[in-house]
Amino acid sequence: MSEPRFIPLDTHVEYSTRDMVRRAAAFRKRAARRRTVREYSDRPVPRAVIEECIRAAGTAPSGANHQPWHFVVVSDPEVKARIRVAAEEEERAFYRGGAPREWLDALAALGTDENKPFLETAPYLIAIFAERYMLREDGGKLKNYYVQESVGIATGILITGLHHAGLATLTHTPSPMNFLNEILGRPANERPFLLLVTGYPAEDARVPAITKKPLEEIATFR
Ligand code: IYR
Repeated sequence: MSEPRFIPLDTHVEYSTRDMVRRAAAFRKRAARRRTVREYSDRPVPRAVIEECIRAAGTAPSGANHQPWHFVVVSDPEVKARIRVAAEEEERAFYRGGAPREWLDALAALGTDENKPFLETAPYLIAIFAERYMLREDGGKLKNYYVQESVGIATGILITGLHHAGLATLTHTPSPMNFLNEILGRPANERPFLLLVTGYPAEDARVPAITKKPLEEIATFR
């Protein structure tokens, strides 16, 4: 057991009430411009942007501060091609009978299918892994806590950072995606969480005509 050590909170910034509301609204407007994009340009993206956004994701809160995430950044065309082949194989099974009718009906408005060309077109695929437990030096296991929540929050920050930097993203979840461990050489204590596709949208990119629920529907104040 280690003793807690404290330092002064010297990073907090406070704003006037007016500025707070303005900033919140400005952020909301910016966030609302994010769309999940499935059509990508092959234009290269500076690696520094990806690095900064992953650093930002790494600031996420996590259970016991164990930071149970790992990000594998894939730009190698051969690796992207292998991922596409494996993902499309799973997706074919999903769309051609594996998925319940109700699930396929729910996806109808998105126009998705088993073809995933973006896995090769987009300059970067970020495979996000959730560390189910940590491995001690002696080979023993050390438990992680709230892994799904922690990795979900980190992923949200990553998506927001990439959007803020001017890139589009797609949260892609071929299921199952254990093939990512094999292709990317990740250990058994890491579970693939999702595959984040990022890059510039294709010039003629289109998105589904769908909307977000209004505040009244998603929040209750009491
Ligand atoms: N993984 C499939 C199916 C899919 C599932 C959900 I839930 C979505 O919101 C979108 C797609 C695919 O990527 O096509």
